[in-house]
Amino acid sequence: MDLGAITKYSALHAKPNGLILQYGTAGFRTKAEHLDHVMFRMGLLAVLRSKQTKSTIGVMVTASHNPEEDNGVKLVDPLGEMLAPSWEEHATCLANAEEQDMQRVLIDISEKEAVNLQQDAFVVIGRDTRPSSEKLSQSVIDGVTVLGGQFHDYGLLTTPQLHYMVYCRNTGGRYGKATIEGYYQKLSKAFVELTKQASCSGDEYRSLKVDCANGIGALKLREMEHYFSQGLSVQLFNDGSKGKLNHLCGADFVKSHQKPPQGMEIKSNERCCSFDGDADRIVYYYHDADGHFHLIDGDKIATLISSFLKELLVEIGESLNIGVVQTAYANGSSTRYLEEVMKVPVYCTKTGVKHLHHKAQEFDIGVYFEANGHGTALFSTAVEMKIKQSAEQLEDKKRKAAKMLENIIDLFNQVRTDGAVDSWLPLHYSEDGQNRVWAAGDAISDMLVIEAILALKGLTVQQWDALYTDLPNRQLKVQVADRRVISTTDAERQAVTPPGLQEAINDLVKKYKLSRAFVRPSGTEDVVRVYAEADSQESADHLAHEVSLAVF
Ligand code: NG1
Ligand code: ZN
Repeated sequence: MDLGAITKYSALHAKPNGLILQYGTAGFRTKAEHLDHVMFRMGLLAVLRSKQTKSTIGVMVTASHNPEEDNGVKLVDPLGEMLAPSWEEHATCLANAEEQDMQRVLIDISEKEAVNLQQDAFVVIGRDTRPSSEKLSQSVIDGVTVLGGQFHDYGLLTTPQLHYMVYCRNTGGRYGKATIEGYYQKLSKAFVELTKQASCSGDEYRSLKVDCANGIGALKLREMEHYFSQGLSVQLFNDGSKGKLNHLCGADFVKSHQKPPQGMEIKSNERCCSFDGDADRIVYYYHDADGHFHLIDGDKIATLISSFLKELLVEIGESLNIGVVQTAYANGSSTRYLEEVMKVPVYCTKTGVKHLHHKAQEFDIGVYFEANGHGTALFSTAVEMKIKQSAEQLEDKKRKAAKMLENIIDLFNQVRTDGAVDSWLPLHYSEDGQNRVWAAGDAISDMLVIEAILALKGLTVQQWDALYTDLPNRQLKVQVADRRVISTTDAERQAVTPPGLQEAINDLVKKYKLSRAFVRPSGTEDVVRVYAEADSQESADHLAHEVSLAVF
């Protein structure tokens, strides 16, 4: 380690005095102007992590659905997954170190993690379309090079695309080519194969309006659309040519305001969807003939996907276990429908895909979605082997179902192991011995899966929506002096502190029918989030308001 050079370059990316940031659920996130030093330091950290794991590490510069003025950074581990928890702590420590302590902190991390500093390092970098992202990703590169790491800058990418690149590079190309064409080809091939089998291929099933949040999703869908245009034609809105990123559009806006994005003309019963700013979330919606807006959120996406997968398994004659993982934000109606009508076990975890992902790995097939539209389905190695055998051996109908399942696994960006997992995962890298996969929610791949299922089942958007009726709900943000005074348990559904808060919420909830409410500190913004649902929109609004007053 050339400590002199680090000190010299670090001074060019100086930390503002008194600024303390935390590596949260989605890495570091704040106003872009406060992030230069964090980017440089994450470049340094990525090199150490790469040396330790002897693998390629990813760095993504984005603040997802947050306003254009914000930015953020997160590291992507060797199998495309979120950074290991001990390294999240190192990230926080390094980002907050004062200039004179930088050398010591770097040496500390290297010693604690037994990093061989002679080892080569390789880092790949991606960024979203924010005006600040280009310069900030250059600061990441400065950090990488000053520690002697090599890098490849992919430039503009969606977050899931960067995860894909990391995964492909670390699996020696067996999974797919680590290029943008490789990504497009892999997904489109599976989609076109799947939709070939759809009997309903009228125009109604083949066109979709997509609100791209004025972000990276627009660029990438435009590049990709000709690869899958045989099966689907997309019409893009909020493509960044006029509006501001995530402003009055995008998945987060549509979900939290429960209304359509600006900049999109919607005719009745037309199927529409919105991506978020880095294209890892998706929600669907439509206007009915009376002009009423209907949102189809992550819960209903999980329901569609899990019911389709369950039907395929029945067809194939395999009794594999399938489970759905949600968070406290899942609409009560969705949980009831999954458990009581579909007879699928449902589990609730803390907010943040890493928690859902972890739980979903316990099933042969684990489907997880946050209500905001971030999620995917995971398939165990056993499932993949069985399906592969079935696709080769079974007759007609069963074989057709097995083939569909194979293509769906591909479309979800899920690793295909061919049964020989251990022989080709990065040999030196074994964080917890689990066969982790990089798929963690991708708006483009989720969109293609949903479109394929609707076409294969011959479902209209209204029929999909009619699976169950959402309970009216409201989400609010509350600014408090210190959000950490609120702590929670039971997958964030119960407040433990401050004393008396949960009792107050219980009393308020009792006043309404079919009601439920909870509060939790956000992991990405300096706010407390309040959620309430009840039998009418008015009651849900009142309850949310009353609970937010109880938070003060
Ligand atoms: P916080 O800010 O902790 O609520 C938000 C989302 C999460 C997840 C993360 C990461 C809600 C209520 N919360 O977390 O689901 O997506 O951002 O982006 O939607
Ligand atoms: Zn996102």
